[in-house]
Parts: sequence; structure tokens; C-alpha cells
Amino acid sequence: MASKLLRAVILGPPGSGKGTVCQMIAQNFGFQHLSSGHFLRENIRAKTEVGNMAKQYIQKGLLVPDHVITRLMMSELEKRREQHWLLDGFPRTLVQAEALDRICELDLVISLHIPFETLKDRLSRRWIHPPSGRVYNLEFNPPHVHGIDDITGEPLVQQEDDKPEAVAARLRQYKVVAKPVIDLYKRRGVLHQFSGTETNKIWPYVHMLISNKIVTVESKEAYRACPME
Ligand code: G5P
Ligand code: MG
Repeated sequence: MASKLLRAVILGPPGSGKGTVCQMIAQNFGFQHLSSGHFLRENIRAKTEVGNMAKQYIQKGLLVPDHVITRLMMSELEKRREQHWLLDGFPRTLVQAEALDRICELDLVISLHIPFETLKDRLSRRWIHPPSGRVYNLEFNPPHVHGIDDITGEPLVQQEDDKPEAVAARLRQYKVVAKPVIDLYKRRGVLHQFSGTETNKIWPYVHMLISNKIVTVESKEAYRACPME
């Protein structure tokens, strides 16, 4: 792994496979996978002040206010200054992207484009293991035993915001707020878009992109350490 710390973000509508792709990247490249939804759900379970506030929004499929999520994510990033990280679900609005800009420069932004019908199907079949954030799908990656987490043997649950009304609201909202964020990263030349209906078919391209990025960063670092006359 390169000595420079890599800063990456994955964008995409609910159900587009951000969490699934991040799990693959984390396993293959050792990035820390930081999911804003996971941190929010942890806070809800722990009944913190942030969690109690966020719950009302999440259950309705609405975005949590910018200042709440930004403060939460900044404090999580502060704890991981020395690690390569990959943000999943943050930033989601232009205000959040500007807050992230103030603390780091992104090396890479991945944006997933998946058809609407595919998203609705996937979310209604999703089950998760709340303590770890592990994601399953009854068709795509089912647990070994129905309703049970493969690693811990604990029960899986279906999230409140995967209910049909909440899913439709989340998809509508994504289209509106994500556009300026995508445009910003496109203008900066760090955005890489992937389209398709199957994560396993998108994955080899994402793998290649990250491998190339790591090689590029390593060669730049080597050049800086030993510049040619
Ligand atoms: P989250 O938790 O960030 P969303 O809405 O961004 O939630 P979500 O639902 O977690 O996104 P995903 O991570 O993009 O989707 O997708 P996933 O979980 O990997 O895959 C979806 C399902 O499809 C899984 O069951 C998976 O196994 C399956 N799957 C994947 N690939 C395939 C495939 O190829 N084929 C098939 N058949 N299945 C597949 O945020 C939750 C809420 O928190 C708040 C908001 O209220 C949000 O709604 N929040 C924020 N609010 C404000 N600002 C922020 N930055 C916020 N972040 C979170
Ligand atoms: Mg997710």
C-alpha cells in the first residue's frame, strides 16, 4: 500500500451497492470502510442525542440535517487520521462536500448508476446484521442460514428505511441532492462513474481503478523521495 493516505468516496442512490462494493474494497485493499448510515444506526441503538434526532428522519426516508451528520462524520474521521479510508454515504449534499473539502483532498470518487427498478427490488430483499453493518440479500448474497449472520450466528433484521414508502422517498431525494455533488467532483476530475445492474460485473472495473490509483500514488511518492536531476 502507498505511503500517502488515500481518501476515497463512493456515491450512489440507496441500494446501488455502495456498502457491498465498499466491503469488497476493504477486503481487497485494506481501506477503512466508513458508512454514515452505519454510524447513524449505531447512535440510534445507543440512544445518543444524535441517534434520537436522526431516527425521526431516517424512518421517514429523509436526510438527516447537514450539521448533524457533518459533525458526526468529522469526529469519526478525526479518529482515523492515519488510515486509508473510503466514505460510503457521505457527503450526500453540497454543504457536506464543502465541509469535507475543509479537512482533506479526495483522491478518488466512485459513482454508481443503477436502474430504479433494480434498486427497489434489491432493497426489499435486504437484511442486515446491525452490530457489524454486514449486508445480505436473499438472492444475491444470502446468509448460510436464513435470518442468521454468518460470522456471529446472531439474528438479521430488515431496516425501517427499507420499507417501500421510505425507499421511494429516498430515491426521489437522492436525485435532487446528489447532482451538484457529482458535478463538483466531475469538474475536479476525480469522479469515476460505473453503470450496470450487477455489482459483480462492476467490481472488476472498480478493482482496476483502485489498483491503478495506488500504483500512481506510489510512483509519485517514489519520485518525490528520489527526484531526477
Ligand atoms: P445509508 O445506510 O447510507 P443509503 O440509502 O445510501 O443508506 P443503502 O440503502 O445502504 O444506501 P447501498 O449501500 O448503496 O444502499 O447498497 P447495498 O446495501 O450495498 O446493497 C443493497 C442491497 O442489494 C443489499 O441487500 C445487497 O446485498 C444487494 N446487492 C448488491 N449488489 C447486488 C447485485 O448485483 N444484485 C443483487 N440482486 N443484489 C445486490 O443511509 C441510511 C439513511 O441515513 C441517513 C439518511 O436518512 C439515509 O436514508 N443518512 C444521511 N443523511 C444525511 N446526510 C448523509 N450523508 C447521510 N448518510 C446517511
Ligand atoms: Mg449502505
